[in-house]
Amino acid sequence: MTIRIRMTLRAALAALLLAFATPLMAHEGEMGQIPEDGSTVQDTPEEIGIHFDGAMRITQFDVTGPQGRVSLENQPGNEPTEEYRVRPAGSMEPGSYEVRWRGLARDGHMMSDTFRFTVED
Ligand SMILES: [Cu+2]
Repeated sequence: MTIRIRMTLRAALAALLLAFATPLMAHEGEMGQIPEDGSTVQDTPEEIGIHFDGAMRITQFDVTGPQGRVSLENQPGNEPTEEYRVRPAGSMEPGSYEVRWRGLARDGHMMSDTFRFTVED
């Protein structure tokens, strides 16, 4: 009896996971961040960016920190890309930074997310 319940529960969980996973597969997803979300870097990162498992047309990419908006170099246009990378224009003060981006997936869905990293003292 116990085993049967456990198996049913497992099947229900698998179905639930699948239900959540399906909409994500419909459009491009986030594969990773540079620097990685939640990470701490020792100095100004050379690059800040994000990569996707398919082409994404980035429409907004803002980095804010203790000094407000971070100015960025080589900010790409909004051509669809799997790798969106920018360089901070100057050195970044120690502290916590947030990257906020928006993008348009190939299926027409607007996507947005944020990630954070810390520049160490
Ligand atoms: Cu979609």
